[in-house]
Formats: sequence, structure tokens, C-alpha cells
Amino acid sequence: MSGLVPETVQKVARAAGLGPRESDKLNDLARETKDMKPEDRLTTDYGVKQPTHDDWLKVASKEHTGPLLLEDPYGREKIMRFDHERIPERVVHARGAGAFGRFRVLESASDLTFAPVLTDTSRETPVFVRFSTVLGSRGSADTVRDVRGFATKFYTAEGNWDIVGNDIPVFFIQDPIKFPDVIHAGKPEPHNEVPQAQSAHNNFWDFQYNHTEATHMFLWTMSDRAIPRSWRMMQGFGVNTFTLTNAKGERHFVKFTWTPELGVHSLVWDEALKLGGQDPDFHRKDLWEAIANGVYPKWKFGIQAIPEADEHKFDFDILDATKIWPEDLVPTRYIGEMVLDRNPDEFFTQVEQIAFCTSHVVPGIGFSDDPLLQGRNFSYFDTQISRLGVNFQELPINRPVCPVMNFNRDGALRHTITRGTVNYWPNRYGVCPAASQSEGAYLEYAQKLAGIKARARSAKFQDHFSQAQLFYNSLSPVEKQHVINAFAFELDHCEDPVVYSRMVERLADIDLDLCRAVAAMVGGDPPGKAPARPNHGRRAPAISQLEFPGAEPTIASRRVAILIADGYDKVAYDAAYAALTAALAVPLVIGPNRRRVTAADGSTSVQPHHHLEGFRSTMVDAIFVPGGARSAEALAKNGRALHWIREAFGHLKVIGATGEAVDLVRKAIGVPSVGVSEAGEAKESYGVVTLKDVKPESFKEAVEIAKGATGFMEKFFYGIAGHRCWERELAGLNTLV
Ligand code: HDD
Repeated sequence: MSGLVPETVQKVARAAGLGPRESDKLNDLARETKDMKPEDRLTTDYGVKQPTHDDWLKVASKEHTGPLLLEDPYGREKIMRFDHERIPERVVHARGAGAFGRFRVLESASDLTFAPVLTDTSRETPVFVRFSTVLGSRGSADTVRDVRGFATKFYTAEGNWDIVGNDIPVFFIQDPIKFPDVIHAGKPEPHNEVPQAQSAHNNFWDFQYNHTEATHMFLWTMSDRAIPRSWRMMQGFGVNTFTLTNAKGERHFVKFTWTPELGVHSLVWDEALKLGGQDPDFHRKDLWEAIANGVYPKWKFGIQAIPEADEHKFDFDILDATKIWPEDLVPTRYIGEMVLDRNPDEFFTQVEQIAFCTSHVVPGIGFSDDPLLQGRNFSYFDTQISRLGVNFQELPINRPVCPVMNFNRDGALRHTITRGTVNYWPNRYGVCPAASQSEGAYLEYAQKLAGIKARARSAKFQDHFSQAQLFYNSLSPVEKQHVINAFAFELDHCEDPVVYSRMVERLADIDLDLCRAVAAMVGGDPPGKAPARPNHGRRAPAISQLEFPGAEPTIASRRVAILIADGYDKVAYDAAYAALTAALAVPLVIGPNRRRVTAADGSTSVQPHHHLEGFRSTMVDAIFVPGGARSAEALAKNGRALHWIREAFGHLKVIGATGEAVDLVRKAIGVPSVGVSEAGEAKESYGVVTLKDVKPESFKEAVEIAKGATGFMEKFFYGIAGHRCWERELAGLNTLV
């Protein structure tokens, strides 16, 4: 995959001393890892060298290629081994990818827990994180509208701890018994297995209407959170309520949150749709590319904590996974950080075989009576047995970095060889006694329980709408419009009028304006009078993703296309390329084709990374077009080049242009009010950054101008760091695509 990344960026990263660090887990995996070396020769799996890769043993002569001989053990092994190389894909979250990294606590949480992974600030805990979509099969596209999985395995010295979370803090159901229903409703329909990796179909929305506890969650999935720009730009939430116990034996209810340093950013829907076809691997490549370039994604780790005594002090049940704990009531305390700094060596043995279980917690961390969590604790272990076999925890990626010893034995593909004559307890030798508390045994919290046996939930679980309203009210106007557009798209794909008209009715339970706006697009009747559940009007912080712009403005890892044709302005090109590379962005040179492109003065030429037909504007964050009369003229005559610029404008991307390319950009965008001052001169507006008249004579001068006098590059970079130009959308100028 290194071909994805301009080498120069990797060089800058290496020069800055960026590189993956060793960890206990990487050292542990090294035991199982082998490289293919030039001196290696072909053998069978049982180690016997073979003379060919290519011919099955046959009864053959010069004239006749005879029948195959079944006796060929090598031929049989190769084919039969291949016939069996697939394992069942995950029943949900089948599509995903991940990376290795490390976690560190920056501020001890010893007031909450005695778990060293959350208290020992001198420790670095190795992690593996797998990101995923939920509904699609293993071969589906990355950019579909869906929840994203965000599962972290901490290889701690006390055993593995898994936080199996999502990029959305709530869930569709309160009781695990409904999991098969919500997933069946969302997956392809049973009669024709359509659609793939989409919630836009009758069954999904039929379920959402009928199962009102999903209301809060489906609003999140209609928001931009469900179409992230990058896994590196998503929050992660443990969703369920866990518990932490401190050394004094005090217990808190807690929720875990990851917040990305790069901010929380999304694609726009049209972009996501197109990327599904143009680059179905967009997110996995993005993660790979960033890590390969040394721009390691980083998240802050936060905890929301409620003392045990306060469990019932809220108007929602804190054990209900369809509810958030609003930040104004329970603020997140950020205590640690995680960095992903190493790509996997092999997908199957690391990403496909990693097995997460919510039940994997270490001393100091515990469960709550959150019913969904309790059901999950059963389901994950069970699914790993069916997917990977009973010895799944022996697989290199899953085995802990601390000692493992017990009397679990045998089963398919057991490979640990345990010496000794007994495999039970008690035994006459006293082998493998249980651990004491002082030796680090996991002790369940002595929780007092009382109740009657019943298929029931507490009264507060019955409120399905208050937090849906809270969520909608907390969005910015642009985000609200995106929710409306998302419903308009999804319900348009439901052919059954019962489904879309009932869903329109349901939206009135959240917000009447939302309901009316969607009804105007898809049909269905909004209620004429005030709805039964008027919107309470309350808002909460940290819901709108615009509240997470990123730790500091950066263009590191952002892809910037540089469009050129023969006759381009070398000075402007060189200045932009150098500045982008120095800022650890990824400049991608796009030419009319992949042949070398010659500069205006004929002194030099560059090899484009891609060409206008092969690559698309959807795959970059911003576009820069350097001047040069012949280059601008050639691009102006190229329909695909015009489409690139126009589409990027429609997708709210920042566009920079210098010299003769300024007019080209104006022509491509075709909106007279944009990029032009009242006097008819080009100007920066709505994220179009231009520099027309200044003609630097040298590279040095160009850099000076770009940095200083005109601030061109600064403005261009600042725009890219802001992710998308929302003002353009508010002005209604994004409808060009
Ligand atoms: Fe789940 C996988 C997240 C509810 C049953 N789930 C899975 C993965 C993530 C989540 C990120 C993929 C892990 C990986 O990368 O391998 N699931 C969630 C969240 C939930 C949730 C945040 C709500 C709080 N899940 C949930 C319920 C059940 C399951 C209620 C069953 C009762 N989930 C599974 C599973 C999967 C799974 C069937 C499929 C593959 C796997 O476990 O390893 O057991």
C-alpha cells in the first residue's frame, strides 16, 4: 500500500523521528511472525521441498496431457487448503480494519479505580483497535451511512481489557433479546438479500417505527456521525455503563469516551455515496496512509463517573443504553491518550482474527446491571467460539501479554502444550491454585441485590423521546439540515407507503419542523395540530460535532490535489508542494494523464501521482491549481478537470488557485458571486482562496509571498484545517454537484 503515499511525506515523517515503538504485544507477536526471504524455497505445509508451483502431477506425454493423479499430495494440499481458507465473517461489524498502538494515563484515576491501566502514569499499555461498519458484509464499502465500530483491546499486565464501542454513544435497543431483531431488520432483506450495507429500505424503517426505543439512536444515524470523513476523526463510546471500584472499595458507574485530536469530521452525503463506488476502501486506506506517513491518530480517553449513591438522581435510567449522560450533568474527565502507530503485518491473522469480548475486564473495572451489557457479555464470547473456535484466545493477536494458566484443555486447534499429569482442581499436587486478592485475583463487587423475577425494565426505560429531542435541539442548523436530507434519502428508498408515512408521523414525536420538512420531500402527512409530545426545547453540550473542531488547526494527513497540465507555473507549484509536504499533508499531483507534465519554462517536468479520470475529487480534502497560461487553458478545456473543481466546490472543499488558474476556477464553479470581488477581481470567499496578480520570480519569493505578504498559503491551509466550508452550504451554493 505504500504506493498510496507520496514518498516525500514518508521521508519528512522519518526525518522528524516518527516511527512505531516497540511494545510487549509487538514483541509477543514477533514469535509467530516470519518474513519471506530470497533464500526460502517452496515446500508443502509439512515441509517437503517442491519442484514447481505450476503443474499438478499427471499421466502426460509430449502429445497428450493426461488425467491428474490424485496421489499428488502437493496438488491436493494446495487446492484443499485453499477450499477451506474462509472462516465465517462476523455476524455484524463484518467489514473493518485496524492498527496497533499504545495507551497511557496522563492523570491517575485512582479516586475511581485501582486498575493500574487507569492509574499508573508510568505505564504504556499496548492496544489494537478495530474500526468497522455494522450492516455490510466483509466486502462492502467503507463510506456507507452506518454506525462505526470502535473496538479497543488493551493488552494490560493484568490481562486483556476490551472496550467494544461505537462512534455513537447510544444504541437501538435496551434489552439484548432484541439484538437479532434490530440486526435482521437492518441487514439485507431475507427474500432477495437487498440492499447491501444500507439502512435505506422498508424493513429497517418498519422496525424503527414499531420499536420506539430506537428513536434516539436512529436520529444519530441520520446525522453526520454516520458518515465520518475518517476513522481518525470519530469519537468512540463504550456506550454501556460499566463500573470502576477504587482501593477503598467505593464504586462508581462510568461511561468511556475517546475524542480524536483531529476533531470530529464527516463526509458530505453526496461524497460518501460516490466514494462507495469510487473507492470502497476509503477509510481503511486513510488509516493506513496516515500511519505509514507518521501522522499517528491520537485520541483523548475520558470517563464520565456517577457515584453509586447517585444512581437514581437523574430523570433517565443511567443503565439504559439508549440514553446519554448529558455533559452538563456529568462532564467527561479526560485522563489519558491513545496513539495508533503501527499498521498490521497481515490482515487475516491480525484484523480478521482479533476477537473482542465486552466480558473481558481487569481488576478494578466491572460491569453494571445495564441489561444490554449483560447480554453482550454472553454474546461476544459465544460468537468467537463459532467464528474462530474454542481456542480463539490462544491466537497470537488475542493472547494476553501476561501469564495464562488453568485447566481449560483440548478443543479444535489447541496448540499450547501444558506439561503435567493433572488437569483438574483440586489435585494432589496443589497445582494451579486460585489467586488471592493480594496476588491480583479479580473479585466481583459485593453488590446487594433484591427484586422479583420478571421480564420487565424500570419505569424510566419507558421514555423513548426526551433524549431524541435533546439530540436534535443540540445540532447546529447545518447539521439539522443534514438530518432532514438523510431522512429524505432513506425514506425515498422505502417503497411501502405504510413505512414512509408512518415514519414521517414518528418524526413529529421529535420535532414538528423536522417532520414537516421530511414530509415535504417524501410524502406522508405531518399532524395538523400540535403533536402529543411537543419538543421540550432543551439542548446539551458536546452533541454537535462542530463542538469538536480538533485540538489545534492542522492540515497533517489531509489530501490535497494539485491539478496541472503542460505549461504549469513551476514556482507556484513548487511552493505549494513544499509547504504541503512540510505540514505533513499529502499532496497528490493530478495530471490529464500519467505522462510527465512539463512546466511553463520547460526547465522541468513532474510525474503525476494520478490522472483526472483515474482519481476523483471525492478522494481529496482540497484542491490547489497553480497558474501557467497553457496549463490553465488545457484544464479549462478538459471537462473532467472542470468537474473536479465544481464537484469539490459542491462538497464544500477549500479550493486554492494562483495566476491564470484563478479564472479557470471561476469558470469551473460558475457562480459569479463566488471568488470575485465587486470590481470583478478574484477574491477569497466561501473557501475559495486565490492569488492572481503576484508573480513570484523564484521559489524563495513564492514561499515568502505565500507565507507572508498575501497570506495566501496561510488562508488556504487554515481553510483546509477547518475541514469543510459550511458557509458555502448556508449560502445555498453547494448544490452544484
Ligand atoms: Fe456488538 C460485534 C459494538 C450491541 C453482539 N459489536 C461488535 C463490534 C463492535 C460492537 C464494535 C465489532 C468488534 C470487532 O471489531 O471485532 N455492539 C457494539 C455496541 C453495542 C453492541 C457499541 C451496544 C452497546 N452487540 C450488541 C448486542 C449484542 C451484540 C446487544 C448481542 C446481544 N456484537 C455482537 C456480536 C459481535 C459484535 C454478535 C459480532 C462479531 C463479534 O461480536 O465479535 O457478538
